[in-house]
Amino acid sequence: MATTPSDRRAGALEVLRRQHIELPSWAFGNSGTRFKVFARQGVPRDPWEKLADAAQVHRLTGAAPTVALHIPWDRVDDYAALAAHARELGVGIGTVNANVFQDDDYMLGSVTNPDPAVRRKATDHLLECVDIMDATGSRDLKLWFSDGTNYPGQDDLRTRQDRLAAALAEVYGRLGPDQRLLLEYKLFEPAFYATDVPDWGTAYAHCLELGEKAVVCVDTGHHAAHTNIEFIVAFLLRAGKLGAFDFNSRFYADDDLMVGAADPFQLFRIMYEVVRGGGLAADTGVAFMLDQCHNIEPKIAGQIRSVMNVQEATAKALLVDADTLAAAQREGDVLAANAAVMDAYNTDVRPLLADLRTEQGLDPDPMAAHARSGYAERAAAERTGGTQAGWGA
Ligand code: LRH
Ligand code: MN
Ligand code: MN
Repeated sequence: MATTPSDRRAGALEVLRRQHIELPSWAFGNSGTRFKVFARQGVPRDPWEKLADAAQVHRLTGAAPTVALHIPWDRVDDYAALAAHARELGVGIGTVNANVFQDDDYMLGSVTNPDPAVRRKATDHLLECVDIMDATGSRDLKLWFSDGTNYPGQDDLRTRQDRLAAALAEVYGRLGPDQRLLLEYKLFEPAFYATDVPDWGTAYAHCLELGEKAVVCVDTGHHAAHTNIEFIVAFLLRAGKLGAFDFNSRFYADDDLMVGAADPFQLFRIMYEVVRGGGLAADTGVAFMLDQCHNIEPKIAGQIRSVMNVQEATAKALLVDADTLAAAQREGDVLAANAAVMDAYNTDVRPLLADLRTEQGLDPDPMAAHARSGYAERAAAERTGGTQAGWGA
């Protein structure tokens, strides 16, 4: 039987009620480009305060209950205590991101470095991140390698794949039964000739070789211009290998702008394929994370806006009339099929999301509620000497 608009609205609300978007701890620190890191008043001075800011985003949106760590940017003495602190604030610690890209030793690579001593150091850091996951109760280890070469002939491309595979296998072997390895790819930067994990195909092939606990992370800023990211999403979901998103948006390269800001239609198309592939089911294995830097906008408000943008794209994707679309596709009615998708995209879902928030006891306008809360002013008065997000650190 065909669904009515009110059926679809009710179905969308059911999914939106349990949607979970993970915040990056590094979004709350100062950030910028290689030209300038702008210092803002009131930014967190340590990981404990980053969690407090993330908790403010969750209090107002009800949709961001976990925070990803980046090690060593978020290094503390006692990770179990950090997790307890998060719980007291009403949030939890999510993915642990390893960082093997900010040490002089890694100039020629980390796990693919020609020097075995550097490879050992990098792999040991990845193993340490699994120890941290044990302490925080985290499920996911996210690996992104800046490894690559700048010049043809600089190193042997094939041997670097062997070194990468060996390190990944060692880390994979250290995972607990409920832990996963997310492998993130990126076309270029900082390596400008050949990156060792440049695309989803490379990540997918390594994950297949490793086993079922290894899955791919799609960072929406990590592709060549004009790449059809929703196709990648559809393919990986079908293969059971889509583990996570790092959401952000871009006009040029890896801009790390607010998700849904540069191209809301692309975000909708991605979320439609997520819906179509079951990636929002109650037992979904897909983690939805933000990976952004707020260089010129206030950070907490920037995170709130980003969460709302993901919710809006998701709501629109959930409103696609699947029966009408399937019938049009069966009949080869190109225009009707496209209209079914565009009708959903062109729906103003802000009232629906305002209703959802009211039903959840939240302010229907989280941005206004944050401005009224005085949180930013209090933080600016209380905190002095906040930290950089990490890139410039
Ligand atoms: C690399 C990346 C990766 C890092 C993060 C800070 O460009 O997307 O996810 O961990 O930025
Ligand atoms: Mn990323
Ligand atoms: Mn990136």
